[in-house]
Amino acid sequence: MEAHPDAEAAGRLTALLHGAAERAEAVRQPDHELSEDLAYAVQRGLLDSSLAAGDTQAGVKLGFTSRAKMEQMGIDSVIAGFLLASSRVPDGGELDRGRLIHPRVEPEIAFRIGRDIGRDESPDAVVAAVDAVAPALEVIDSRYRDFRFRLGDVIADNTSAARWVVGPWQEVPPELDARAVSLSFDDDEVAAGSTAAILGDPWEALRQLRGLTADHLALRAGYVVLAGAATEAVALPASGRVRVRVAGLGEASLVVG
Ligand code: OOG
Repeated sequence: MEAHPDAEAAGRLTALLHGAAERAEAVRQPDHELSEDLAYAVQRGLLDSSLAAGDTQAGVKLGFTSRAKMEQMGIDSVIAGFLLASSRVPDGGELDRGRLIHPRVEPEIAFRIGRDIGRDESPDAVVAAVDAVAPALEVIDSRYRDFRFRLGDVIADNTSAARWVVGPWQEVPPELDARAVSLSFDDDEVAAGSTAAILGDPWEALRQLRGLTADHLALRAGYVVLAGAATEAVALPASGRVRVRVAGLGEASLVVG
């Protein structure tokens, strides 16, 4: 039987994006806009190639949960991608910038999921399953030239996910919706905002994940969920320490090597 033309197109784009990330070389956007279903199928293909190479999925990340990001990139729907164990940088650890194309960094909030969550469970059940929260950094790196993409392109490219850092886990606080967030390079603040920038409240980002149905976005015990940026993304510096501070939650950092 011949492969469905969509499946063939998805396979080609998966291979193209996988190669771009491996070689740290940007590629052109696809000529035609992809449907969301096809885009999540391409993303799933990328995950499957990493799993086949021995990696493991460590969680899920959200994108475009903040107005600053929506405006920066001209997209206004919430999207999600997967986090790989191999792309985690330990808190305070070194990130090899040479393996990335045009990286940017975002200050975020991370949730830790305490149990497997079934597809039919409510957004409230997901919120109740969180057993810890932490400040986090996400380094994004579009595999497309000039960081330019449409909605389907960026979903296919695993929502530009590249590296991530989680600070010390904290007990779940009674509220998370109005905490000051600061991003600094060495000792200079380069972006400042509030957790309110994440859909009004980072818990809302977790709730909206229920609306995304790709199988690999289902939550499992121990998964980390990154709620999305609290500010615009800032180009990663050539060297030095990058730090996020979230009021009352502490900090997380990485060193660009
Ligand atoms: C897509 C990733 C967006 C966020 O937090 O909004 C994202 C991009 O801007 O390249 O992770």
